[in-house]
Amino acid sequence: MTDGGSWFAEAPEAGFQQAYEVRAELYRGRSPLQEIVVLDTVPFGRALVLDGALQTTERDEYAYHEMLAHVPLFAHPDPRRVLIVGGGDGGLLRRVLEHPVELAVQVEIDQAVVEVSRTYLPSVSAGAFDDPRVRLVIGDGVRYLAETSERFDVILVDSTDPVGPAVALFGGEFFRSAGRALRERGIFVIQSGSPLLQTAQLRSAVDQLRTAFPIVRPYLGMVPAYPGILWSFTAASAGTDPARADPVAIAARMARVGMRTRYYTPDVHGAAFALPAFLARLLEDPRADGQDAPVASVSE
Ligand code: AG3
Repeated sequence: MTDGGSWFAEAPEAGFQQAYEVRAELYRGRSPLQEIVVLDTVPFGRALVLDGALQTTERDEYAYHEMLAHVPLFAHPDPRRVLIVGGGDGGLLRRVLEHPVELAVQVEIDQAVVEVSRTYLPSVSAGAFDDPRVRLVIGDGVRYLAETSERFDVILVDSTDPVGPAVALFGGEFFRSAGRALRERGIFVIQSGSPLLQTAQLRSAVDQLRTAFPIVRPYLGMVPAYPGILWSFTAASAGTDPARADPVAIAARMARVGMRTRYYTPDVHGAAFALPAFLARLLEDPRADGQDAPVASVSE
């Protein structure tokens, strides 16, 4: 710890905190929907914080965004039309556009998040919003999916924690609308929170996804700036098993488009679906009580 340094940590209700030394606060404002803050932190560079929860940082954003985009996009044989719900910082959009897609529709509820991110965290979207394949819609993703007649090969949900307005993005009704908006062989993925600290939410999201999709596959990645570092995503589909992607074929597709990643690899793809025993039990067995988890979850 340095003398006189100022520190950022998320709300203590969780009973678990990670703290980051802050060099400076670069922006603080309130949109009609939420409080938006940009901090310059020592370990992660610039960080976007919405209503007190850290969303993304310059240094580690690639781990989260690559895992949310590349796993479903490489699991799909030929993704052309992609929908992103949320993701206002543009880091996910940028990874989607690294694939030879024809169209990426992004529905973000808060225009201010897009603007603040483009101004203060330009390296995260790296120009993605200017790509002619992008259609940015400022609006409610739940409503968009309930009403749209468009169909997509991959639908990605890059949301905040399942509290407040984001709760609807983790419910069965939303998941069923997403299922309807997928083309044949389509894949749906959500960020599903900390598998250690938000187990009740993860369990409920997986249960709700199972009401809407026959195949539901949670997978893991490492996102150092998020509470607990280990993070979960859950992929779902009507027929394509997202875990069963051939590493040789993925490597060939990556080479064809000259993709250079920093986290995702063809081997990481398969490995991410391997769950530790306590977690697999928790998600498969309705009687599991989570007592064998390595940390007491704060979400129940
Ligand atoms: N979306 C997931 C953020 C969840 C982090 N939760 C927390 N810090 N309590 C991030 C958006 C990145 N595009």
